[in-house]
Amino acid sequence: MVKEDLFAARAELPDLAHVEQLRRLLHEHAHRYYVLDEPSIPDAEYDRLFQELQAIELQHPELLTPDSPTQRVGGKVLDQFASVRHAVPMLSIRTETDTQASGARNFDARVRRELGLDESAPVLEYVAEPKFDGLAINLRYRRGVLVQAATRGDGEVGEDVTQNIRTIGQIPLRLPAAAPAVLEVRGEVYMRRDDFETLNQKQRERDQKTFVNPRNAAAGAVRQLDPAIAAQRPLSFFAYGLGEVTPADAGGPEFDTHWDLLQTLKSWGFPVSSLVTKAQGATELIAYHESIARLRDGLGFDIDGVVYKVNSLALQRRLGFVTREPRWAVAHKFPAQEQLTTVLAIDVQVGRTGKLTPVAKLAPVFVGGVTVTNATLHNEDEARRKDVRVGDTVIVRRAGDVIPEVVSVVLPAPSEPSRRGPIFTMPRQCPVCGSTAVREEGEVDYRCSGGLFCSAQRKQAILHFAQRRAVEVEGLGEKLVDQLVDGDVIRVLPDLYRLGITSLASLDRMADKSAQNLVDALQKSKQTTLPRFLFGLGIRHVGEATAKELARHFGRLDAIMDASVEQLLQVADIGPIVAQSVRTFFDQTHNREVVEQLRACGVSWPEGAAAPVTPKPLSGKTFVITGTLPTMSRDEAKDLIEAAGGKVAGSVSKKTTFVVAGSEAGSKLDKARELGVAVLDEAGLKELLNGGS
Ligand code: 9MJ
Repeated sequence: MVKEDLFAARAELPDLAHVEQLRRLLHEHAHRYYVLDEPSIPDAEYDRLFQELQAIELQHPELLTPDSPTQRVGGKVLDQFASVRHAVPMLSIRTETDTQASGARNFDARVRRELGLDESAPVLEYVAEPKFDGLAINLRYRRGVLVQAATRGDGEVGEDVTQNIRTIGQIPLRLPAAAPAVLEVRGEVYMRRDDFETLNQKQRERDQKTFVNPRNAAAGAVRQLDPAIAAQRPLSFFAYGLGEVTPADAGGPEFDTHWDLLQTLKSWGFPVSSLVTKAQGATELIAYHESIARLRDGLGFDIDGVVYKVNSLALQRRLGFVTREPRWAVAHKFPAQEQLTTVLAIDVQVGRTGKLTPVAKLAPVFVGGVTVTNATLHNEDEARRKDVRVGDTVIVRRAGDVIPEVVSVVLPAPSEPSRRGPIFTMPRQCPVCGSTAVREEGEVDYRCSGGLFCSAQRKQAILHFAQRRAVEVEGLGEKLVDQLVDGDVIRVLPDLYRLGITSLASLDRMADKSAQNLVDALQKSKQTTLPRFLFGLGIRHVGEATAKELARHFGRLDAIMDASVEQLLQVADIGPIVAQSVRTFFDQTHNREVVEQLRACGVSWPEGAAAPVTPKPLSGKTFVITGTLPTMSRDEAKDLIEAAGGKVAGSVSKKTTFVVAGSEAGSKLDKARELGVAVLDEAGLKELLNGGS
């Protein structure tokens, strides 16, 4: 059908029905691609239809319409934005700053009180939505065509940003015939985290200013006067409400509930988050707040809380407004993940492998649920790129369990006196042992060359060996190790097992009982397993998974110590860098001595035979997990894949075997489709894990 029509379009006078059909097809496929994430034609086919329409419009400009898919890009560079008075004011919602469950309970109690409901009245129904951290936008459609997009501004008057908003593929330019004659849809324009990272990467490559966070990047793109630049800034959209609505005839859609309204918006082509749900009473609001908080760090975009709305529109009308805030909605925040604080000093810490890390010492600040006093600056290049100096006010970020980091410096106004310290430079000597710090060609890190001569490295090596995931010496913490190493009680790892109660009890703040406990813990740690022991040795690049793989493959420690690089390369998932690192480690006489002395002290583990090579169902397969899976967390999926021998990577490439996609999957899924990588849902993954193929 399409083929014949395309032919007709090349005739002298374009067939209007054909032009219209091209536009309809392009709208439909853009919706499938950008909103549903389910393209049904290859990108090349879409491009072909698009170019065909473009060619016709170029020859016959009189046929151009503002809702043509070709008009997403191509507006003029503006001097300033025109003002737009909102037909219906854009409200802000009251923020509940109490981030505990009581925040939800208080809202429900308030609404019930306002409605005069006593305790015997049934629970109220709400709609619970994520609170997207972007920019509120009003989209105005007249007779189904997008005619204007405006920012919220002060709620009464905003700015006309139509040209820029048109470039957002997820926003429909035209609506089905069922839509009212005048329809205003409200929602949040935001930038996905992966799009934000890619954009900042590009900015860095072009030596241009990077953005502090996705929200700022989105705001900058929406308020960009040159729409061609805006078009290069990848934005997304979620709809969550209405502004002015005038039905085409008396019949237009009448909504009874906020939920129905959202479902209708979805059916008209607007993206509505799949995380939006109905909730009965305060109990379910609290459960929603908690469940979204858990999902927060794994989502593809930033949210800063959730929003609760009374579902019944009749009740919403009864509740009305106080000043400009509706009584029927509230934003229930999560603890902030970013805060401002001051840099008191920049220290350099020495890691187990000698890596020198600049760390900003901060005035204590409560962020991401804990008090933070240190934030990593990663390495010298990063510290200089961000130009963090003593005395600076900085934004610190702590998301989930990730170590806190300095996002950026907030520079004082030029008129304010500046008390900034000097530019950071990495010391050329190890700050702990004074050995030369070396930065190898092509590496970003400086390393202390002191090895185990360096007490900082020795301390870290002991803590690494004693940690729970290695041989586990309960009660051997940082303070104790500091004392043992600084007091020269321990010089090498095996000295740990030579500690007696008397030498321990003589340490600061060490009671006889604690000394006995530690001796017992040391005794207990001697019975270990080969993977734990190997991991505990702290061989560079040998993490827990690699240690397990080595133990499984060789069975005995001596076989590993004597294995050649070629033999090591036979082990599943071990590449040349890891193989060389294992070989180099056991080539050092002092490392072999440490192993022998530990064995002589009684550290032991059951040894086995080399495992016959039995390939696991997913070995050799690489997975990328994206979006929210219906029943398992991404970490659970990752554990299951790895247990079955598969690998999990962070980004999609030609080497990816499968992309496992859940809801809200975004650009990784696009990339998979672009590269022709197979896509699975959770059910498909489970099937594979159960031995299907
Ligand atoms: C955000 N920011 O995600 C509203 N919002 O509803 C959601 N904002 C809102 N709803 C009425 N999910 C006014 C603002």
